[in-house]
Amino acid sequence: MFATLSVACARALCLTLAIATVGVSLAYGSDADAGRSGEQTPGTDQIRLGTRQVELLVTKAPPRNGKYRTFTNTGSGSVRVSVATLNGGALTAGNERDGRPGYSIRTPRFNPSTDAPRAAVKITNATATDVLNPRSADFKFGADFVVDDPSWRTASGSTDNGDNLVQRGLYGDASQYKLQVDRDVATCRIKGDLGTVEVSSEVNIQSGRWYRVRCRRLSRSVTISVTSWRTNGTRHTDTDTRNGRTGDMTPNRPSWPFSVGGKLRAGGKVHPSTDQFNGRIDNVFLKIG
Ligand SMILES: [Ca+2]
Ligand SMILES: [Ca+2]
Repeated sequence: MFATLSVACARALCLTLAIATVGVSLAYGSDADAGRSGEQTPGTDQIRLGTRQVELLVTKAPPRNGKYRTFTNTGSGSVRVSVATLNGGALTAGNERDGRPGYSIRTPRFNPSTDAPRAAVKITNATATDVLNPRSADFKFGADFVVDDPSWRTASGSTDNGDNLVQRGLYGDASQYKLQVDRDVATCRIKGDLGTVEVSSEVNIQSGRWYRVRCRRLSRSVTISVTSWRTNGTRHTDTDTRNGRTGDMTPNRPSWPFSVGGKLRAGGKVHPSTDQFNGRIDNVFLKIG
């Protein structure tokens, strides 16, 4: 997988986010279209930004205290990766899918109380260039995950009624891209200056089982694909698409973090209404262009 990524990165401007201790990796067959031109083509509504990637392959154990403080980005994007916490929350090491060697990110267990421990990965731009902004270009993002049971509760007084996997921006913001696994349903939500498109997978997500999910935004559609593995090792992918334009994804502030495992505020702090993902996460990626 690393070899494949290296080839892809050599052909295109690839954003390698190597999170120093946890690597999140972007893998999939997505590499096939990694060789796009990096030229800018002014005058079209599809601005070519060149291919950029952020990928966190979680390959190493936490360095100390069993808690991750950062992860190694293996993509070509210049970003900073850290861990944002609230109420003593932590990201620890989980097992990889099917007991393979390697690690995943273990997020806090379900806890609906107001002072529950929360934690999420925070990825922000390392330079003045907003490498997390797809503008009007095609882009995709996703992760592998296992969700716990329970992971949400809608009863009054519960502060956890969902499981946000990866996102940038909040629901009411000018721009948002989000992948959530709320109540056994995986959903991609894309909001840009031309509109909002939300598409859910028909797959009934089961707790305790690994899935690979990705969202793909094209100029006139958004697609969600969910891959699961059969016991014999073969995999099956279900795809659902909804048509609609979403447009330019520029946020109101370039400082908006890309988060993994829950909602962050614009300034990078954990949002009190976190929608904490409860489970394990691996191979997180964002690929633009
Ligand atoms: Ca891993
Ligand atoms: Ca949750």
